Amino acid sequence: MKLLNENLKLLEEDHLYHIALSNVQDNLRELFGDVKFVCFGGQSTRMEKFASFISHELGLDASGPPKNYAGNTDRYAVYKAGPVLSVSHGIGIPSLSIIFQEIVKLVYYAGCHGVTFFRIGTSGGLGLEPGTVVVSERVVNGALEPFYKMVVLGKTVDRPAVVDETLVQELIDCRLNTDTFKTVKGTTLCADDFYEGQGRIDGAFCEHFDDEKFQWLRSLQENGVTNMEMESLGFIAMCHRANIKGAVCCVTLLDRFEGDGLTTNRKLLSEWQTYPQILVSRYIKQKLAETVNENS
Ligand code: R2B
Ligand code: URA
Repeated sequence: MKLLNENLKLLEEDHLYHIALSNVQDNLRELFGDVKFVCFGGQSTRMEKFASFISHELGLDASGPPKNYAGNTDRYAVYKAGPVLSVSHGIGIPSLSIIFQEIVKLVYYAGCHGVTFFRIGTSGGLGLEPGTVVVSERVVNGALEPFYKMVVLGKTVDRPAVVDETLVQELIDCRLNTDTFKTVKGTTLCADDFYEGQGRIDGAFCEHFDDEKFQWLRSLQENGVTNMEMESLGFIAMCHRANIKGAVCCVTLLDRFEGDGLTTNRKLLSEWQTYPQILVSRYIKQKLAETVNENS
């Protein structure tokens, strides 16, 4: 990992404040030096379950339940299962951006090499059967631009959201004929809001009606948009900027042509949320097996 911010060299101590870890007070090399994959997702409980799942898949059950290394704060959770970190990022790019940067610094201070990042999340689909997994081959903002715009020192800067096509294809290749769910490539629209920002008419505020919503959804579909969520653009743009291999893989929880509310029962919604985890776990196992073979 290369240091992308020279200012960090001047710090006597870097407090990774939102995960309650420090590069001086904690031995980050010893704790995290073996990390090869970081999987991000919105909710801490889901990421705890993913940590247990991947721990089981990697045959690490004997090491006990994965530990939350950010346990001294409840802003975010950072579970570790062998070479995999399972990290919660909250909702939206501003929340993601904070944890993303602290995790990049953490893997840098830990001396990790060749780390791959994933966002395994949820989304609303456009014309897809709910429970379908979308691997994002393109990510765009609400104006269909592939840029993550942010204001720095009063000026707007565009950070290009360049997708790693090889990683997308490798994830797609992790599909099995026996899967009970579909996995497709698609264009993901990253919105700044769940309600109006995604064209919903059931928020506390709304100045449009159903017919305008459907017109918009149809135009998105014509432009190749398959699903909508709230972090992909920042995630892909930050991976690209950090020179870290990264991909976004989200399950659709509803078809927005059928409605706005999430009416499916919670049990089924939870099951659907394991689908991107299953795909990514196959990728991780495959890559770890390749490394073992190369070294033997
Ligand atoms: C998907 O689900 C969340 C909103 O419910 C948000 O984090 C996202 O991207
Ligand atoms: N997450 C979103 O951002 N939108 C949806 O419709 C579902 C999950």
